[in-house]
This record gives sequence, structure tokens and C-alpha cells, in this order.
Amino acid sequence: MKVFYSPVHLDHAPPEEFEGGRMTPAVEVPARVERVKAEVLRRGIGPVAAPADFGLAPAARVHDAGLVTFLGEASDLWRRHYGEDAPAAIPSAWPGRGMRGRFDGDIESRLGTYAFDTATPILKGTWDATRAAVNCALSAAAEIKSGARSAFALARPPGHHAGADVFGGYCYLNNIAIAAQWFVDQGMRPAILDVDYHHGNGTQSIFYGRGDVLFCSLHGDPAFAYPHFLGFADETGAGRGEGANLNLPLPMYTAWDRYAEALDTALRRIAAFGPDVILVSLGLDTFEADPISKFRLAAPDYLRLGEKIAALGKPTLFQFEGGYNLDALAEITVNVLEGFEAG
Ligand code: 6XA
Ligand code: ZN
Repeated sequence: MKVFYSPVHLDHAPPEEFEGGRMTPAVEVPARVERVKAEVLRRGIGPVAAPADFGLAPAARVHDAGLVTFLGEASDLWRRHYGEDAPAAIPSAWPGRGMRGRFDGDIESRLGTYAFDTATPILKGTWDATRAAVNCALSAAAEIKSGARSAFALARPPGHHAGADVFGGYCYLNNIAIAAQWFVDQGMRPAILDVDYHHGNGTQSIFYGRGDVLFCSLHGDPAFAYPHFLGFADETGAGRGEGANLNLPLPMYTAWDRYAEALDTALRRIAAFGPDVILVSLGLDTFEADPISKFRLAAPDYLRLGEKIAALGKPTLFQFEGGYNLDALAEITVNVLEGFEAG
């Protein structure tokens, strides 16, 4: 399968994030994608290609114009305010309940209005990397539209936590939601399967009121897992979207057997939806030795995951999301792709 990759992500290299009351070393780092790229080539998954430039119009189909404009200028505004050598932009104040957000205020008020956590720093290279990731997603989508059975958007920053007008969870723009909307705009019917350890709150929110895009997610129960506020089983969609959102929150230490049952439930729902394209938010942080997660999938399980997705028999776009064990990440990512190709 064709793999879309751009080296522009290398300039988005957050050194640290604010977590647990202290600055901790960042886990969403450039080495993630670089290692997977090397493994993709080593195991002959497919050619690695540069993305085409789709501009910002496809992103504007799912994101608020104010968020897109803000992300484009945030780094400059931050350094104008705090000095040229200021470290990454991280908010220190949010509009709490009863305080109104300021989309048009100073850099701190706009940052606190659009960001929902302290884990998603904006650096000089963040915006270009974000746009390159969106272009990888859209290039993979175009590849599928022109007849390919699958494609892999090997890009970072990830996207599934970014909502229409909020960013967070290492995500700025929602790559997979933008690609899904692009498919809708081509007259297609997409279903999204999110297998990242974390609930894809951004993707869910973007399509929550719509019945033309199915969203199914398996993830650590938000009762104990990030993003804490969304991802519960009773979130089933609203209005025309009622029934087009399926959350399968799973307990701590979930291993393959339990995971596979939930996956089968999601796959049955997807088949019943009758999609003509599947988009997979491929997070690998379900791995047993992931540094920030609490599931127990083992390396060979990822081959089975790929095979099960392939059994749907639909064109499939894989979108890289989380996964932070640098020693295993490349192997398990490519296991999914290899399992799919064999399936
Ligand atoms: C922030 C944790 C962000 C989780 C990011 C992730 N402390 N999402 O992997 O899928
Ligand atoms: Zn994740």
C-alpha cells in the first residue's frame, strides 16, 4: 500500500509537556514517525510518497475558521508577547464555567479559549507540520478514491482529539475527520474505526449530529483514561446522528481476547452501516508496554487486528495516531498493515 509521508513533521518536536503537576519529557516526538517509516521500507509495505498540497479548504469543512487562523498565527503572537526565545506556547488560563471565551482577545485568552489541555504545545514548526499531516491524510484519501484498496497516512501531529474549534491531546487539526469529510464531498459514505487507546473525542464531536459518517471507537474507559470527559458508552449520537456513534470503553489491562470481542462488535456495526470506505484512526498505544496507557495487547495481536479490518472487504485508509513505545512502535504498526494485506 502507498504510504504518505512528509519530513516537515521533524520541525514539530515538543521537548516537554505539562502533566502530573510537572514538566515531563514529551512522548509525541519525531522519532515515532521516522522509525515507522524505516520499518515500512524494511518490510516492503509499499512506496513512500510525498503528499500533494490540498490547501486549507478541506480543513475548513470540519474546523471553525477561527481555530484555523489562530493555529496559523499562534507561534508568532506568542513570541511577540513573551520574546523571540520563548519556549512553546502552552496556555495558563481557561475560560471556566460562567466566563466567556475570547476568540478575539490577547494571545493568552485565545490560547485558553481554543486549547483544552496543557499537553499540546505550539512551536515554530507546529503549523507547517499540522498542514503536512492533513495533506498526507488527504493524499491517502485521493489514492483510495482513485481505486487503491488501502493507503497509509504516516504523519504527525495526530488528529483525533481535535474538535471543530478546540485542539488538545497532541492534536491540532483532525486529519481523519478532514479526510472523512473529503470522502463525503466526493459522494462517498465513510465509516471511522478508532482503535487508539484514547477516545477520539474530536472526531466524535465533529460528526456527532450527523448520520452520514459512522464513528466507532474502542478505548480506555474515560472513567480512568484521557480525555476524561467524553467516550462513555451512552454517547450514541444526536439528532440525525442518533445511532451513528458507538463507544466501546474498556477496562484497565484489557488484553486481546476482550479487545477482540469489542472489535467484532464495532466491525459488525460498521458492516451494517454499509460504508464504501473505512478510515482507521490507527493508534498503537494499546500496546502492553506503552508508557502512557494501560492495555495489554502484544505484538502479534496487531497482525490479527489488521486481518479483522481486512475482513470487512472495503477500501481502507490508515491514519497514524498515538503510540509511544519507541522500541516496539514500528514493529506493531507494520504488523497491522501486514495483517491487513494478508487478510
Ligand atoms: C495527555 C495525554 C494525551 C493522549 C494523547 C494520545 N496527557 N491520544 O495518545 O490518542
Ligand atoms: Zn492515544
